[in-house]
Amino acid sequence: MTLVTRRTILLAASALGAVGLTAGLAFADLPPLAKKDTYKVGFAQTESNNPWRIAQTKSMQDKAAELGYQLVYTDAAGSAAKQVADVNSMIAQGVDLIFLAPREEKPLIPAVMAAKKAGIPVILLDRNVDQALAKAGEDYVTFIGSDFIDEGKRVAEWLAKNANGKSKIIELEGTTGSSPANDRKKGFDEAITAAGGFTILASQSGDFARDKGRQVAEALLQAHPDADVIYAHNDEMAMGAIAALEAAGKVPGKDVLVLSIDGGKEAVQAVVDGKIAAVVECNPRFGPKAFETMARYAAGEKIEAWVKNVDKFYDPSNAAAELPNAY
Ligand code: GYE
Repeated sequence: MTLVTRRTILLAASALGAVGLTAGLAFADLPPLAKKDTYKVGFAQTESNNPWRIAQTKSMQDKAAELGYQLVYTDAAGSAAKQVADVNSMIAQGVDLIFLAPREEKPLIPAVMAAKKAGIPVILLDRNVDQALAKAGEDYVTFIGSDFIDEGKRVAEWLAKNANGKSKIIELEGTTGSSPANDRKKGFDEAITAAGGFTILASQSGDFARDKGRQVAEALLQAHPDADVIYAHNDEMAMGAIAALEAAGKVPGKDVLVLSIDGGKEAVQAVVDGKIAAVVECNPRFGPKAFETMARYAAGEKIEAWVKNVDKFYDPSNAAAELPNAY
């Protein structure tokens, strides 16, 4: 029989303390990932109703196929509740790791926690979760994605320089409760207020969707016929807003400046055509970086809390030259 003395317990406790200090307690909390020749990996997508999502899915599928990994792919069809169920089903199927694009910041927290509890590491792709409720390096490995606050800020700074007297803004927000919608609004609103001389007449969600963006733009243009700027949180809503402007007999790019984020081919072409004034890129080709980060994690590397994507910027000065590179 082993005699556990008070001294043994104290020694064990201080050894644990030392591990906590050197490796960082947070890192010690995460489920590990074994080094293997092949993996079964989950990718929980939010929806597939736009070119950005389709390009992202393709990039993930292509890279998984190239590596010879099995990809368990789900599409939540625009429902956070379905996305939680999708993640639970991946857990039940015993995937090695889950790539999750959390549709909204709060409702996906239970999915992150369930995977952690089941010992499956999660890497967040393109959208983040509420930082007060879950943390990188503790509850999930890392967030791979853009700086959405900076994207909004870059749009505002461009506008402040190139407005040519236009100043009355309609803002089309992305999906309510999603990190890109929250942060693209914060970055833009703060920077445009700091610039001075601009008014945000109305700001409403178009759910990152083209037709919803068109409908919301139509209603807001009727309520605010003097609007001369539309800032859309993504290309799809910007294209919807252009349709609404044209239906109302207004000329986009002349009567009303349209600004956007994403930088898909259609939007960059619209910059060339003068219908969109400027667009910040948000590149959806996540495959290479996602699987490279997974490999680094399996190799035992401590992953930074945020693997940041760098975004380009398109305006009339470079849109034509950049068009072939846009997704
Ligand atoms: O801008 C939008 C998409 O989460 C960064 O989601 C992504 C955004 C992207 O539906 O078009």
